[in-house]
Amino acid sequence: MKLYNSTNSPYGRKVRVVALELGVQGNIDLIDTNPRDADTGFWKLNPLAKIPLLELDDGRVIYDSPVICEYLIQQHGNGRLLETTGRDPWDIRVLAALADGAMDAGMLVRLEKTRPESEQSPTDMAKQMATAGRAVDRLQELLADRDDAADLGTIGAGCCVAWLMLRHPSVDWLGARPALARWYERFSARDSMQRTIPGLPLTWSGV
Ligand SMILES: N[C@@H](CCC(=O)N[C@@H](CS)C(=O)NCC(=O)O)C(=O)O
Repeated sequence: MKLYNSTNSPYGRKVRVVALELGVQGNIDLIDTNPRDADTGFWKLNPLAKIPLLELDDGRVIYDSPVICEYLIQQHGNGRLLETTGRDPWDIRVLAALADGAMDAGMLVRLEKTRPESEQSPTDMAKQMATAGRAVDRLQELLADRDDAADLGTIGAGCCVAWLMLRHPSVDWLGARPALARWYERFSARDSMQRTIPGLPLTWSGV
């Protein structure tokens, strides 16, 4: 399989962490991809022009990141990280959706900031940042007492917190949320998280 991805994409990181946690990374080649480049042919694979995308050996393509994660878990993971964790799989999926939503809100602000200033909407950016803040508050409520166990939801949460800190550093995401900070410290020490820190080379070892 081929995983079209980039080192900084939080959605792509989620998929890489899932693959590492399942131990299926040996079956997946990583393809560094700029989804905005019309000349690479990537838009033929994904008309939405977004990464991550998983291309199967028979040429079928799977997107977006929640679908890729479910695919890897069901086809290659015997339900690990979801059905066989001992936690309610729907709670896990909702935690993953919450993390995705916080990233979506942060991503909208980031895209808005790339526009000429006259076309930016400070009101909309503030609204999206407030959404991200509320979502991270909920992450703290849900994760405060958790250990470092990985499931689809905690992986999403870990990638989300890391990305918000990277791309929106003016917000003190963890300073005001000490319980989340403690969980994040535990979780981000996992080998799969350490190998996928944004900015590291896009390899399975991270070096
Ligand atoms: N819902 C999608 C979101 C994917 C997404 O937004 N990816 C970003 C990279 S982090 C992207 O490809 N953006 C294209 C662009 O900015 O033009 C998923 O979960 O895979």
